[in-house]
Amino acid sequence: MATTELLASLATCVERGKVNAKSPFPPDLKGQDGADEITVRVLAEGATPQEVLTQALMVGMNRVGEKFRDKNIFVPDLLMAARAMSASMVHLKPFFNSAEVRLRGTIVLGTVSGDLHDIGKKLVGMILEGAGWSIVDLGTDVPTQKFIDAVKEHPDCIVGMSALLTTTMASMEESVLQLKREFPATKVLVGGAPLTHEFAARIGADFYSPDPQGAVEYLNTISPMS
Ligand code: B1M
Repeated sequence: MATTELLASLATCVERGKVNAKSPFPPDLKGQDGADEITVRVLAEGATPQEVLTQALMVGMNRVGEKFRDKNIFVPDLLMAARAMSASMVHLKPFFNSAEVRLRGTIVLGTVSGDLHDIGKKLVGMILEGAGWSIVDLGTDVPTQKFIDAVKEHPDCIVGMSALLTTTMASMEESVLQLKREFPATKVLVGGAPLTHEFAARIGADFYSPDPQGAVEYLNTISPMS
């Protein structure tokens, strides 16, 4: 199979959540190679890690994000896609610290103080990773100071905050306020079920997205992959 066909198959593996040859999911691809084997093959055929990232993984993950936003697939499908992407990334990770793979930048991600919900935030992180970003996940119940320390450590990062409780929207407001006071140029993206565009604008966040794909599209405007 030619390199371009292998890259296309790899994109399909991510889109369909096909991890490796042993994986029984999805049933119609049973017995076929998955993201794991195809990544090894395409690298051996001479594709660069950058091509694997941009022409296969990001393509597949973008389709996944769109399908999820359009409610054509659901959380379990998203998790399988993320597993397929991770199986491929294992083979790319050795190149990440070299000049061979250019990522778009770093996203510092966290669920705000007092809030323990992390399923949505993790999904956002997985899709953004699939879109070519490096993710620093601070976890849940993240105090403002931890966001600030992370920005000191990653000065060019974009900060993503998640809140699932109406009560912790107040923590988000406080964190955005303090972060913007200290780092006015740092972009802050917020999301989570109880939020609205109006709330995000009022607290001084740069962008609100109700879903991961919206976050990807906003970040594409900040850092297009050339
Ligand atoms: Co909680 N909980 N919970 N809970 N919980 C909700 C959120 C709630 C709506 C349930 C309800 O009453 N119907 C309600 C909140 C009400 C409100 O404030 N409006 C609620 C409550 C009240 C509570 C407790 C207070 C209950 C109690 O103890 N009395 C408590 C609070 C604990 C705390 O945080 N301090 C609590 C606890 C928990 C568990 C720990 C048991 C568990 C969380 C486990 C975990 O995350 N590891 C839990 C769960 C699972 C839920 C529900 C059932 C599901 C949340 C979820 O994971 N959804 C939830 C009810 C519901 O949503 N049906 C509920 C799936 C996930 C994929 O969606 O998180 O919305 P979501 O993320 C989406 C988008 O919002 C967006 O993209 C994601 C993917 O599409 N998004 C972003 C999210 N973050 C983003 C960031 C972005 C961009 C997009 O950019 C940075």
